[in-house]
Amino acid sequence: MAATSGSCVERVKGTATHLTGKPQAPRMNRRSVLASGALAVAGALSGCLAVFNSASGAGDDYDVGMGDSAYEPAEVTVDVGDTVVWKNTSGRAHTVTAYDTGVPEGGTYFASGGFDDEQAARDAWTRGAGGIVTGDTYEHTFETAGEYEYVCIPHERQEMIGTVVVEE
Ligand SMILES: [Cu+2]
Repeated sequence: MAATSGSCVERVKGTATHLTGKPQAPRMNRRSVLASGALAVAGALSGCLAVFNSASGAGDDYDVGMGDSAYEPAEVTVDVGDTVVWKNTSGRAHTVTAYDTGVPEGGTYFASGGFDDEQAARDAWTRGAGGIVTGDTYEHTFETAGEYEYVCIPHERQEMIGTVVVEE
C-alpha cells in the first residue's frame, strides 16, 4: 500500500506543476480535512482518490478562488449540507461577507472573521479584521436552500460580489 500511496502523491504533484508552471503543495481532499476524526490511513486513501477527482476538477481544495477583484467563479450552485470553500488565490486581502439582505429566510449569516451581521463585519474591516490573506481559505456550510449574496468589503466598488445558490 505504501508504494501505491507514494505514486499517488507523485501524480498529484506532477499534475499541479504541469497546470500552473510552478510547484504547489499537494492538494488536500477537503472532506478528509473536515472529517477530523478520520484515521491517518483514511486520509492517505482519500489523497489517492483526490488524484482521480482532480482530473474533473471536483477534487480541488477550494470551490471559489479570489482573484485581484473578483470571485472565481462569481456564482456556484451547491446542495443543502454542502460546504463551500473560498481560497484567496491573489496577492491582496479579501473578505467573504454576506449581505444582511442576501441571506434567505431561515438561512445562517456568514462572514469571514465569524461576524454575526454585515455591520459587524464592516466595522471590523475598518480595524483590519476579518480579511482572508493570500493563500488562506474560508469555508461555510449551507444548511438552508436559497440564494445567498456576499461581497468583498475592500473591493465592493469593483463589484467583487458573489452568489451561492443552495438547492434542496
Ligand atoms: Cu476583494
